[in-house]
Amino acid sequence: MKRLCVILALLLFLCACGQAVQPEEMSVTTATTTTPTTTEREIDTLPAKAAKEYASVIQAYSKLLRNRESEKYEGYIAAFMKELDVPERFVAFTEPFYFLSPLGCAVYDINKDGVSELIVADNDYVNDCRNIRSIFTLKNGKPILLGIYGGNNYWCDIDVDGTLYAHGRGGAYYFEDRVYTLPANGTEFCLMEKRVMDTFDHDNDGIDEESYYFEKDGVKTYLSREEYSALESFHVKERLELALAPITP
Ligand SMILES: [Ca+2]
Ligand SMILES: [Ca+2]
Repeated sequence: MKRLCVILALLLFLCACGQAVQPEEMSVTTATTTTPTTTEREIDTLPAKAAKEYASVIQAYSKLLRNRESEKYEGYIAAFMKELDVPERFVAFTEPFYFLSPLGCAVYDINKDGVSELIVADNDYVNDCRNIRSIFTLKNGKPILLGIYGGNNYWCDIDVDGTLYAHGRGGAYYFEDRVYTLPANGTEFCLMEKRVMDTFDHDNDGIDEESYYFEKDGVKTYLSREEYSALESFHVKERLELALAPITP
C-alpha cells in the first residue's frame, strides 16, 4: 500500500510538471540542501493592470479558499479547472488543491519576454522554499496555466533569473529535484535536468536498493551517493523574493 501511494504521488508530481509519466521507483535518505541567497528586490507586487488581467485567476482561487471546508470541494476544483480553461495535462492533478494554505500572488516577467507571469504561492515558506502553487501567463490577453505545484510532498521555488526548482518526495524512499526554464513566449516550462534518489525495496526482499541518478536531455547517468550529493544545480541560488498580495477568501 505504501508503495502504491508513493508511486501514485510520483505520477501526480510528474503530471504536474507536464512531463511524460515514467513510473520509476522509490528511495530513502536526506537530500543535501544548500542555503540559498535571498535578495530583497523591489517588485511591484500586483499593479492594477495585472490585477485586472489576472482577475479571473485571483477570483477562482478566492472561491477555492472560501469553500475549502465544503463537502462539495471536489466540484469547486472542477469548476476552477473549467473556468480557467486549464490544459488537459493538469486536470487530473487535484492534490495541491487539498493542501491550500493562505495564498498570495505577485507578477514577475519570468522569461523576460515583456509579459508578466502571475505567481500564486503560499504566504509562508515550506521546507525553505517559497512554495509556489501555480504560474500563469497571458496569451491574447487571457490567463494560461503554465504549471501547478505543491501538495503534501511537493514544493517549488523560483530564482531571480526565472529558473524554477521543483522538488518531490515519495515517503522517505524517493526524492526528486527538477530544474525548469520557461522559453520566451512559452506556454510550458521545459525540463532542463533532474536528479533522483531512490532507496525503495523494489524486489520486496526486505533489503532496500539504492540508486542515484542524474538526467539531462533524456540521458540518464547513474551516480554514487557521494556524486549525487555533490550535484549543486538543483536548488535556488538567488531566490526571487516575492512580496505577495494576499488572496482573500
Ligand atoms: Ca513573461
Ligand atoms: Ca530489495
